[in-house]
Amino acid sequence: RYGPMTTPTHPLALAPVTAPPATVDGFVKEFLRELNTGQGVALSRSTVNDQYLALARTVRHYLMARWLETTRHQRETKEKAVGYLSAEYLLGRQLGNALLATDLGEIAEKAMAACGLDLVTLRAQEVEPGLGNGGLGRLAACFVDSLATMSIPCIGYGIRYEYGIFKQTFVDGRQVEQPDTWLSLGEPWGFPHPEAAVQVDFGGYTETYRDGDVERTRWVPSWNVLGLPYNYMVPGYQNGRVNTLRLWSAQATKAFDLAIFNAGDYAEAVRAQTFAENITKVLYPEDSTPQGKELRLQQQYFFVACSIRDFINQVMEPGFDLHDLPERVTFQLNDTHPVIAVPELMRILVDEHKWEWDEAWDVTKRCFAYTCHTLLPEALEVWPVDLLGRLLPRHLEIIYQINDAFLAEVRERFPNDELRARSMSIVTDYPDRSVRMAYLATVAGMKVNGVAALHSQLLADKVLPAFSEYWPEKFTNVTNGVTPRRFLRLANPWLSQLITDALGVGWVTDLDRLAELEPYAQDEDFRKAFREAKQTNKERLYALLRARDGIELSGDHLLDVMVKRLHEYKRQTLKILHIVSLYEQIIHERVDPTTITPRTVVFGAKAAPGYRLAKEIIYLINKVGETVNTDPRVAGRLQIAFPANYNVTLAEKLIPAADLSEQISLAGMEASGTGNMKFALNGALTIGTDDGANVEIRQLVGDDNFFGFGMTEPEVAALGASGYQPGSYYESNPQLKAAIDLIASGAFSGGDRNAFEPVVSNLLYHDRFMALADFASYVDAQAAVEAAYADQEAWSKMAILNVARTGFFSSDRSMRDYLSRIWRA
Ligand code: GL4
Repeated sequence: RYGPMTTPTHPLALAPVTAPPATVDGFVKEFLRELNTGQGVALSRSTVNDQYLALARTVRHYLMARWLETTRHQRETKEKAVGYLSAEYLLGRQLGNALLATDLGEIAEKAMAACGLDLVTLRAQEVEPGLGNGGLGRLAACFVDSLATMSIPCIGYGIRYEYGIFKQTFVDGRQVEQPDTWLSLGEPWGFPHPEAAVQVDFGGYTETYRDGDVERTRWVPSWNVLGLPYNYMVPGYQNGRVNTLRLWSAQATKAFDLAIFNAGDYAEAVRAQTFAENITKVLYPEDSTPQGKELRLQQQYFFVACSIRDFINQVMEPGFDLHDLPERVTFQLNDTHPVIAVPELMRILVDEHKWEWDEAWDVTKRCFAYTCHTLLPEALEVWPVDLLGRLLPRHLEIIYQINDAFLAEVRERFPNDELRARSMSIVTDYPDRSVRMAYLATVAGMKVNGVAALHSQLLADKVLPAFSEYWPEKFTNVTNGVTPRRFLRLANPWLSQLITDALGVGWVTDLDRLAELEPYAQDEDFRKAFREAKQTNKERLYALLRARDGIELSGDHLLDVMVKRLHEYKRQTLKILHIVSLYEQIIHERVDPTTITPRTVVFGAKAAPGYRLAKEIIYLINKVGETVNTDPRVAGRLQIAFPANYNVTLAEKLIPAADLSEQISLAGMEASGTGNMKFALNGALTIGTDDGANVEIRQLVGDDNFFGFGMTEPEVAALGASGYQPGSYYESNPQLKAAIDLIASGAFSGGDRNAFEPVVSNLLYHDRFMALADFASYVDAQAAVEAAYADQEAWSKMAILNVARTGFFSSDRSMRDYLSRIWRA
């Protein structure tokens, strides 16, 4: 495929690849070479973008020897690898992380200064690859970081979307989406390998044929595209290891039709090309609420077909026996998006390699494991049989056959229980004939895991009860984690320095060692230094928001932060009701304003472009912010900031500055959350419900260091069963009524009483996520926050204990759990 192997004779070509010298001079030399011969400009004539690109390529050089060595080592040892299959990777900026991994931060800073440049400015030039929606995509990025840092072989497979998650802007308080043109200024991190392109087929029909005395099936597809791999480095933290992330880009097999072009129809001549390239054009912007669109199924099949083909043909050595595949890889299915990989592997083994069905199934089911990331019924992907049959007719047949064999097994084990068999069928007839991808993943996967203790329990008990009864040993939990490299060491250098001064640097790869900070909570000097670090982070944030968004924040306030996707279940409305209530009490002089803890509330949230109510909630937040921020009656007491386009880059500045972390989803709705972990690790206290990983955070930090409120999941279930009536909470709680009435009065909309009608009537008459039921409890918890914040020494103790007790939430620990419970199980 790559042509004949070369036989080098020159001694330099025989020597192993080495990194440039890790000195300021070595770095400058490398940088100038990149700028001059790579970028093609003289320093004196270069733009910031030239300089950034040259710098990124310079740092790449330092990683290259490690990358080649990792690949060589992997080929040699044939160690079992993880094939992480994920439609999303929300990577964040790469340069800072690469500098940290190579420990070149200081050298790079000095080298840039020697060239008259500022490293911080160059780093700010990088556009983050936003190839994910939110928590699920960011989790994948944390996991590949941890695997590299722990020297565990892993290839991350995914999609190189030309446009990532949209850029959010606000126009008159309303969200307006702009395309995310992350590639437009050049992208120095991806290594395209067009020579290793893979063909992916679609459409057509299947037919049977005789092969000796066996009857076989073959797929006769009607169209195809090429998948071009782009390799990205995934550097481990200062350990000499660089794993690979391979993202696929779609291209037409035939660029254009010259005959049609010559006949004058340009659009028609390039139609095939445009069509093919559409597959990886843009990330679907729905988080937790997928739309069953044909293009999305194309994306899913496209990337898993490329990835499985790549793993078998390129990663494995020639002549490798596919029977050994389960000993060489576990394909971890990041939610249901890549589940079509299951029938794809079956198709390869049965149709292409002509294996017996049972033999193929035995290998396939030992190759996959499935992670579920949700509890919302609308987030469980279901594909109409019509659509599957049109796009992937052979895969549909294979799914039917998997289902038939599985149901036969169920019927044998539970004779005369047809209801049970139907409830477990991968193919359902209601409301339309379709394939339940979570069921397929559960049947095929050797393990099924949820992402926090509560979630895994609810997954087994409520989402897949028949399956957990059938295969109790298949079900397990791995609580999510976050990488301490990016979200503590890089994002919070001041706190990191404090920790390192106390413990040495080992904590960066051994986060349990944060427990040793516990005694420092009692140390007055440490507490003072901790508060200073927080203050520095706040000032850094305020400076950024001023420059980035023109937002002016001031004052020594409690910084209260709610950042996450905009979704009803996450209950940004509950937060806004609390703010409006505070405001209402001050302007109507129900409280003495001097007794209120000054508070700055920061929101960050994107709404899926088609999610009407979520966009109305954004509008409400912006309008309340406008009014509150310009009302002299609350000046110095309450301010609201909603910077647009919350992303990983902004998170890295916001989280370290926060005092209070808002994790207020309705219990039983947030699978885990990962922002909650990042805040706690950075010394913010959580106000939160008993939901997702909040439960574990609260257990670990202790009730005294956590502001818990709201119904528990069983209470939510009971209230739902008894017939929830939000109006009764409105009628019986004067504080809640006053807040809602103020919104409905036009006070935030220049007198327009209809401006927020969709939000208000939804709360009063529907309120699917029971914000009104938890309002009173939330307000009480916020009062407890204010009381606690008044005693700064006590608050600092609590905050330090949060840091000391949340080392568990390192994604390194998640990886250890995946290893012992799933990949090596
Ligand atoms: C999510 C969950 O909503 C979130 O709670 C979880 O932390 C994350 C990673 O496991 O996965 N599921 C979907 S869908 N989007 C998410 O962010």
